[in-house]
Amino acid sequence: MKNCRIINFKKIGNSDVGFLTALEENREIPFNIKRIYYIYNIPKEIKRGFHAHKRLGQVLICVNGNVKIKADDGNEKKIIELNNPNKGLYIGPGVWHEMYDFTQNSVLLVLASDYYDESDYIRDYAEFLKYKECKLKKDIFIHENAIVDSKNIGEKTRIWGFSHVLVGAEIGENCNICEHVFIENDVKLGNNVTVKCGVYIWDGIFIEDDVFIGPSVTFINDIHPRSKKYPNKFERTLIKKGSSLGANSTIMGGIIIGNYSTIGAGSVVLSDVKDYEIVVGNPAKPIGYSCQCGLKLKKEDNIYKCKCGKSYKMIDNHLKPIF
Ligand code: T46
Repeated sequence: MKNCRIINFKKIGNSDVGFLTALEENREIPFNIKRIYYIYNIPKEIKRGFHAHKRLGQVLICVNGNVKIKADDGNEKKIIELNNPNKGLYIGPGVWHEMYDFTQNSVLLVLASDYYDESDYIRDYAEFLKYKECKLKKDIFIHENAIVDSKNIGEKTRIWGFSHVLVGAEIGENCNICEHVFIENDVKLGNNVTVKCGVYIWDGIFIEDDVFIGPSVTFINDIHPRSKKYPNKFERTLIKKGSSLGANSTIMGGIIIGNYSTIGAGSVVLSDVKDYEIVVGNPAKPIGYSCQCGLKLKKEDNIYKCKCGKSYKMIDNHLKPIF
């Protein structure tokens, strides 16, 4: 079952001198440990749990005695018996779990990836099934180490670890949000957008379909920044369909990056970029035009041609496709 598995820990020692098991975060335990709690003195007939977590990861270890855990991911159910302190059960987000048959003197130790937060619990089974169905139907992948507060995530979108999407953000279908990406509230991403690692998308940044945002691209949304002073409104920046922002480029707030334009790696873009234009440098200057396929266009007579077969013509100082 995805997000629910046994972890066998190393036992140091022998039956003559006894045993020791050591657990370290991000080694035996697959996350940073922020909280430890333990459950004990449980009467035999008592069942506990009956909930799933939205984001929390936990490892359960029965350090004394026995306990049974029923795990259910909305699709598959399984029963696991914890009866040995060198065995842990990892339960990640989206797994309904129930604990029962606690033996006398059993102690269930739990290592958790986050502080206690009641809003992370789903305590109603019907609500849990609805939550899972919604995720499955949309075929969304959210890595167990991502924090996704927004409910507006399109089908087939993938959000990788250590990324955080705030509640107001809207993300379209089939996007790929790589590791270490932060997406603020007043942000909209279209369909098929790629956001590479280390990008922060602040309030006021709007990104249309098929845009590629390279690693460490920097967006600006406040053009007169001062600590603790906030503008009435953040700059609105529009990144239009099919454009590509090269690695480490910086995009000034309040500008428009045209359809299918290409921003060279490391460029500092201070003003609007026209459709299909290629700009490079600091401050970024035009050096030619790119095709919808991404290749640089060659000018022959008055026609801009691409190796891929597409052609374009300049009409009123704007490049237009003629295919
Ligand atoms: C889980 C299973 C394995 C806190 O105040 N702080 C905490 O860190 C925890 C874990 C609980 N609480 C409070 C919340 C409730 O008022 O303690 C009370 C009992 O919690 P709950 O009914 O959720 O206990 P269990 O044994 O059903 O579930 C616990 C954990 O809450 C849960 O996250 O996965 O153990």
